Amino acid sequence: MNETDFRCGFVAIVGRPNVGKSTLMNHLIGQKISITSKKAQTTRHRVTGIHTADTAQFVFVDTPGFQTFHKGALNEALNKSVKDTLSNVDCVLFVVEAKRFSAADREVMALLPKNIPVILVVNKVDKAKDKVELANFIDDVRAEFNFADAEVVSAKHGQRLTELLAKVEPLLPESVPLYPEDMVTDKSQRFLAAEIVREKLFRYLGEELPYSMNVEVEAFELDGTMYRIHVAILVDKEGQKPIVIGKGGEKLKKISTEARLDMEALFDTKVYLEVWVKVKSGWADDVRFLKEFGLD
Ligand code: GDP
Ligand code: K
Ligand code: MG
Repeated sequence: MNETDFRCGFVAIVGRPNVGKSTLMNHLIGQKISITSKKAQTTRHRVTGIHTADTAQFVFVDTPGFQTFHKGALNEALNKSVKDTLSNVDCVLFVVEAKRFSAADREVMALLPKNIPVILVVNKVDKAKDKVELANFIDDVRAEFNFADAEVVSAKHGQRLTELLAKVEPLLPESVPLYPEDMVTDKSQRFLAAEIVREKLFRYLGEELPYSMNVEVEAFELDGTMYRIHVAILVDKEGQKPIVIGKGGEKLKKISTEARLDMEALFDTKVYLEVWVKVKSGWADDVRFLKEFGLD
């Protein structure tokens, strides 16, 4: 094959929470995340997923801010970082849910770049039975923004993803692959484990989320073919623990069960996950500090 026949470029996946961005990404890169120590030459982006096909390599990038995006959370700094990332990719996938278009979608739409091709991805079509209604929905959304193209998919069922990639490919520049063919992410599994817990916290705590909370992977061990992962959720004050734990431990249980299932799918192996909530160490010192200065 001639070198110039190959294309490689950066693709951002954006959309309001719950439209299916993570599901889409996982299906696009395949379920199994294999980590390699080889580093690519480029540091232009934070890469979350890579898919290498016969004639193209698709490099999916993070849009910092979108993981933590929930209604009202997009402040100016976040807006700027999202816009900076989006202005540096070759193509943007704007994901919406079939027949659902709300103010939150329009908030994301407002951040879309004018000079970079944006493909409208209508996800969850498995839930949209009426094809005429679906076609009308797509026409309505397309009337609001200048999309380069549109595709309907079901990320969950892996439907029409090949068709979607076929529309992305011509938008990527001619280039040799920037990453090794078998590489699907440049993030460590440890980092991904923390990201998954963080995402669940945002999903289930929303506005209640304690300010300046941290997630720390305290242990990440291979035990036979199983992973043993210990994650600590660090809060500032004892009084914030119940927010995360919930009545009868309900919230924490939901967060850790869902996080474990995501990890098992992502790492393609059984995961034993322990999640607990801790008050940040050093806090006692801070309190002492405040007391000493009469500030408490
Ligand atoms: P994100 O917040 O945009 O990353 O959304 P997720 O990928 O976490 O998906 C949110 C929810 O939508 C999950 O419960 C998914 O299983 C579900 N979902 C994603 N794609 C599809 C789809 O194609 N069809 C259906 N029915 N559900 C989907
Ligand atoms: K989410
Ligand atoms: Mg997600």
